[in-house]
Amino acid sequence: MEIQMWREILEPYILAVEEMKIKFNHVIKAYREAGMYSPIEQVTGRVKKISSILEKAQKKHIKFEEIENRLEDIAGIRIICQFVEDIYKVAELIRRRCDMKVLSEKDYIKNQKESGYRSYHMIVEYRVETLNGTKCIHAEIQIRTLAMNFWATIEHSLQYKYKHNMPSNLTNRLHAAAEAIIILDQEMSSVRNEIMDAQNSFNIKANMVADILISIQNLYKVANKREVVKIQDEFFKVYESEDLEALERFHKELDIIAEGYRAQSLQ
Ligand code: 0O2
Repeated sequence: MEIQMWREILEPYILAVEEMKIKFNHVIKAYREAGMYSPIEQVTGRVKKISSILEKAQKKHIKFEEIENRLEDIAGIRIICQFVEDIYKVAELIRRRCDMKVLSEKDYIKNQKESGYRSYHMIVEYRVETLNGTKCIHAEIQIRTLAMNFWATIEHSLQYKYKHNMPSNLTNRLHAAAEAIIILDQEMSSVRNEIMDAQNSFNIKANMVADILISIQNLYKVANKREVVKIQDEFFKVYESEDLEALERFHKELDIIAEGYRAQSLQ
């Protein structure tokens, strides 16, 4: 097969990987800009090397002309999450998108592979526009935690080194490490709720502070300056106390004061 021919075959896959990386990175950005926790931590992508495509086709007895239809991971996207719960959130997010159609899913988290491998796989159909027109390609999306990724990366390198002859002591150690990864992910999941709580109170506080500052700014236009300075000093005291309930009370009281001035101005 000529190199030029491969270039033509792989071009839509290269385009798909680039586009999908941009889209998932945009998801991260959108969550963070909205002040929310992003279930996606990182995104990477790759197009399978020609040598790996040929090797896998040979292993699976796939004829050359069937490669594009039957090899579903020529384009590969890897989504890394912090917590196991995020993986299922991301999978749902992908199911709801209308720019990619989910063809199949494999849950190697609930059904861990014999090797110890854990990850969530989705095969999607994705449309790209090329100079030769629209092309529908298949892409594999692997979703896993940082810990699962650490294990899979190490195991993949060892598999590559030893092919099918991995020494049994190494296999045993990898199994033990896979168990440790499960425990690590579980431990981290228990911290997740605390992170979410912290982020929620952070958002509530940030929105409330913004509201209060706007109210104080508006009061300067209608109220006695000395009185507003007093309110402002009171706000700084409450703010520094880091007491969310006190801040909520202050917010409500300020609303009543502002309402009073509004009613006065209408008389
Ligand atoms: P590479 O080099 O990462 O691209 P199937 O016929 O569906 O059973 P297939 O197509 O191999 O076989 O699907 P499967 O089992 O879902 O695996 C797809 C990819 O998942 C693999 O691609 C690996 O990337 C990853 N994977 C699966 N099992 C393991 C494992 O035991 N260890 C590690 N480290 N990764 C695994 P490739 O083409 O095998 O490899």
